[in-house]
Amino acid sequence: LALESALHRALAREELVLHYQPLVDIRAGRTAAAEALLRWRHPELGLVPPADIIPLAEETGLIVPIGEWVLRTACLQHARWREGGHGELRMLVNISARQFQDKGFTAMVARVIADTGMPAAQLTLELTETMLMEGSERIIGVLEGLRALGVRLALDDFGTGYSSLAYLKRFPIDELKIDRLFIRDIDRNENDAAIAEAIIKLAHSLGLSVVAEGVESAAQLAILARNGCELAQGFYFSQPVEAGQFVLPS
Ligand code: G
Ligand code: G
Ligand code: MN
Ligand code: NA
Repeated sequence: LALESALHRALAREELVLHYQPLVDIRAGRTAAAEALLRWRHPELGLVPPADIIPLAEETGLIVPIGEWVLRTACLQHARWREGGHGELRMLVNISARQFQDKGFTAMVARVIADTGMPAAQLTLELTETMLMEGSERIIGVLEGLRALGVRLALDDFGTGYSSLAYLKRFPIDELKIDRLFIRDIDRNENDAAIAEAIIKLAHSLGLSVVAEGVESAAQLAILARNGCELAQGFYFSQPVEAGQFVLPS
């Protein structure tokens, strides 16, 4: 409960911060996008990771105002990048289940885009399989409403949820992010390499672009390049960093 009220105050006290991790266009060898990742600078606990924030924020409903703050802050950061001549960068923002279920979600996204002048095509919302699992017409309607705003939709952590291939076909999504669990051993385990290759092929056959998460080595990157994976993200390139440390493409 103490943490809950502290989190409530964190928003007002400007203790929440976003870090940004680059997504690199493998073929061009160039940063093409950034994923915004939430951190909480707690006055006593230090930098609190999202694993300790998001579940609490979801339970209490605080995720709704926090999620709006995340989206707005990421879009304002993108405005600075545009001013600096880096409007070509895309911004990826994680969306939680509770946020997605909120009736006002699409309207909120539309409002933030309008307020910040964010080019909708440069904004990608990251959703997870479990959020879509219900598979209802209502969910498809929400996805289509978001797409009508011009934003792109990505399926995050692919492979860790139900991974029903039927979802991929039914949902109007643009991009697949392969979870880092499936990338970790691709350079030393033939089965893992085969699975990654199959996911990439499947995604492409459905017209989706692919991001490999958790890329930590040149060997992993080489395999992904060979399989035509478009984007890579991971410690091999950069940890998530403050906006000021983010290396813009030259
Ligand atoms: O940055 P880190 O690896 O600790 O993030 C762990 C997870 O927390 C991410 O995979 C992501 O799903 C989630 N996360 C990070 N930032 C946000 C955010 O702003 N909103 C939501 N809903 N989830 C986030
Ligand atoms: O669930 P989501 O994919 O949004 O989470 C991204 C998280 O993954 C970030 O919090 C980041 O800290 C973590 N991450 C990013 N790159 C790597 C990596 O190369 N290796 C590992 N182990 N974690 C990573
Ligand atoms: Mn993510
Ligand atoms: Na992920």
